[in-house]
Amino acid sequence: MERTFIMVKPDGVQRGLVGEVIRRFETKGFTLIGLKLMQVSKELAEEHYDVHKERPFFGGLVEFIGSSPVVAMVWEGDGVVAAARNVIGATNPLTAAPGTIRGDYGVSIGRNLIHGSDAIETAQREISLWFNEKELASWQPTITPWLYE
Ligand code: D4T
Repeated sequence: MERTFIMVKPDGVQRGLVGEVIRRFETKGFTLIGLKLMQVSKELAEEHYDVHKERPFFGGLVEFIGSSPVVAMVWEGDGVVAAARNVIGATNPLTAAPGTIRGDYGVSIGRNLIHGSDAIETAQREISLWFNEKELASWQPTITPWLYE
């Protein structure tokens, strides 16, 4: 089953949106298999955003991610990587569609509340960066036959 890495960023945690984020993924029909609140080290933030290390916003982004706790999650389900990106919305909350998390709750690209892996390979890299295998619960909700034919 496909898995994706989702992180509620410091602004999302500070604004009390952790429950709302979890609710949206749960009610959509995805399965939560990993969850932790954590203070992110500079090393982990730099590794996570390594692809952006030459971009002008990199330093500020790394500092922001470590400025206050985040909630890291792994969600599972058919097509969850792309679907989660749709639930999250466009990078800039001002242009993110209403009904998406960023579209409903954000106003600034540097405070866009939440991260979601952008591809299946990225998700695999990010899950192993943020979680040990022992921290992930492999389980199947009893409602599965009501979600998938
Ligand atoms: P993440 O990776 O956080 O899910 O965001 P996106 O996948 O939607 O967007 P991204 O990789 O292009 O940007 C990563 C991260 O950097 C912040 N950012 C981005 C920023 O502060 N200023 C900027 O100009 C851009 C492009 C927001 C998300």
